[in-house]
Amino acid sequence: MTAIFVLNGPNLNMLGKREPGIYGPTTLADIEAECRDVANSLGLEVDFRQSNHEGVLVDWIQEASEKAGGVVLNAGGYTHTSIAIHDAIRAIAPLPVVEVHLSNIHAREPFRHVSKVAPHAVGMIAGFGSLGYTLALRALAARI
Ligand code: DHK
Repeated sequence: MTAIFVLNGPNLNMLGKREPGIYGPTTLADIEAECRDVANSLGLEVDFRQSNHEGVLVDWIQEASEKAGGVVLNAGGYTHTSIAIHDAIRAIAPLPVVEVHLSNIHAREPFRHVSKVAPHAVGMIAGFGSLGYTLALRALAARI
């Protein structure tokens, strides 16, 4: 069965408590459960992870190139700053990466309008809360 790595960056472990007006009441465990349900219906396997550390995310992106058919990536705040994550996504090409954000980053502060992930992602889904993760899984399933 094809595995999809669903990788979450810093502060996403705080979902449910963190700024619920922006990120909603859903916890990361809820999102993981939704992803597992949808992946199951698509015949995909999900490897769902979260780290607050940039280098760990880079290691997991590299690992995906050995073990996964695609990546769903919410790099949290590193989205806007990390050349290392940008380079890791380039390095695993052509493995498809779908960028996800719970919030609409383009309707927020200007520093969130820039994504270092986007130039090498196959697409971005932002602003639909946890639904974005399962939409990303469907997009990958259609592509793989
Ligand atoms: C999550 C974060 O942690 C922020 O740093 C991003 C993103 C937006 C989200 O909407 O999922 O700017």
